[in-house]
Amino acid sequence: MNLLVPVFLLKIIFVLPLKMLFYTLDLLLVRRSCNFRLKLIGRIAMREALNLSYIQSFKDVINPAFDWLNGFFLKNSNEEEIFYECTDTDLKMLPNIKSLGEVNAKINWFRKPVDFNPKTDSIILYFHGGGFATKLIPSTLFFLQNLSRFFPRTAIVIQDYTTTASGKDTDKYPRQLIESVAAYSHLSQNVSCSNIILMGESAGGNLVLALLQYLIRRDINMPIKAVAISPWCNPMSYSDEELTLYKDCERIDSISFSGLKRFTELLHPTSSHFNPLDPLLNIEACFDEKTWKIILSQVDLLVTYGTEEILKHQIAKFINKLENIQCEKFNLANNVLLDEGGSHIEPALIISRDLSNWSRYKTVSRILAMLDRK
Ligand SMILES: *[C@@H]1O[C@H](CO)[C@@H](O)[C@H](O)[C@H]1NC(C)=O
Ligand SMILES: *[C@@H]1O[C@H](CO)[C@@H](O)[C@H](O)[C@H]1NC(C)=O
Ligand SMILES: *[C@@H]1O[C@H](CO)[C@@H](O)[C@H](O)[C@H]1NC(C)=O
Ligand SMILES: CC(=O)N[C@H]1CO[C@H](CO)[C@@H](O)[C@@H]1O
Repeated sequence: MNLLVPVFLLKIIFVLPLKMLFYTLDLLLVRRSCNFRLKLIGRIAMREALNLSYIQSFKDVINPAFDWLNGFFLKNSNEEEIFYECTDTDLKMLPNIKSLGEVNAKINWFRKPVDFNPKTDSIILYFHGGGFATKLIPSTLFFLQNLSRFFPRTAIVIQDYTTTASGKDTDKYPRQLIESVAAYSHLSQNVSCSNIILMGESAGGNLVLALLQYLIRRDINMPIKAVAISPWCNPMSYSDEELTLYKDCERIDSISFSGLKRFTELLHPTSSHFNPLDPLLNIEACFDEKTWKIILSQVDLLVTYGTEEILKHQIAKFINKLENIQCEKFNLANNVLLDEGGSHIEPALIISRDLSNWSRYKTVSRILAMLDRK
């Protein structure tokens, strides 16, 4: 048996509570300037658990645990496997791959109205976060479940992409993007869905933004809307500016730069074809203005992020570049939500027993309103 498994578990049981206590006291007693709220403890737990993990922990412990928990919620949903043969165009479009051959993509039909009509009903294709390395964080299912109460006629499909956790080169980036292309093409072309809405958080937000660019370049039917929740815009590059300016945010956010670094190591293939300066991967740092101009004219986009998240710098810069395109369909009032006091992926973490209370949270209400608008 792999020794790192019991070591990681012991760290979670014994070290994590101490770290949580330490960082909580630090916020309360040392950094009194920060507006302390109970939910900060949840963020500390998430961030420090990630910081205590080993690269192998994703494969051996975290993902099996998430799969097990998600199994309870997903037991009534239909899993579908899609076989997708990479075309020459794919290989040309994605210089990061030389050959992946056939790609199996897995999707989960989380919600599907009995008389679902792909021509008229909307369908959300959801991409989860977790740095490309973890499976769907179980609390995201609450978010999607509550969302579906408001839109009972909307189908919800969750993409269960291969994570980078195995450490195998073929499981690294851009496999996750190609599987997303496969899932999207399947829904758009084979299921004939006309009203597709892309949605994703963190690394999933990166996939949403990458897929939009990919579809434009390949001239495939576009989705009608896209929602990127705290998108991880630049997985391969951080500016010194953000590393110094946002160091303080690390104390109150649910992720840390050192946690992200672990994810970056995992997604980076050793292949010499890999180009970290791909605008499909480093969406802000390698911003492709021409493509985004077309996307904005065709797709209703919403980007949400929080004032207390370490990624706010790169997300704000991305939004700024979108704004500079000056497309009448994109403006700060309609297409961006900066959540005051919000953490990384805040909307997916809100726990509330009462549906109407849940729907009043600013980020949630903006997402609901955006799904509702024509
Ligand atoms: C995470 O762990 C690293 C060492 O592995 C440490 O340098 C860093 O300060 C930790 N980050 C936080 C936010 O505690
Ligand atoms: C769509 O269906 C065709 C014909 O059944 C199949 O060859 C193709 O692989 C499918 N495409 C996707 C993306 O599922
Ligand atoms: C939701 O309920 C909690 C607890 O009753 C309350 O503190 C919070 O302000 C409510 N949130 C909203 C957005 O109404
Ligand atoms: C009505 C409904 O589905 N409510 C769920 C919303 O999400 C919370 C967790 O945030 C669940 O506890 C509720 O069951």
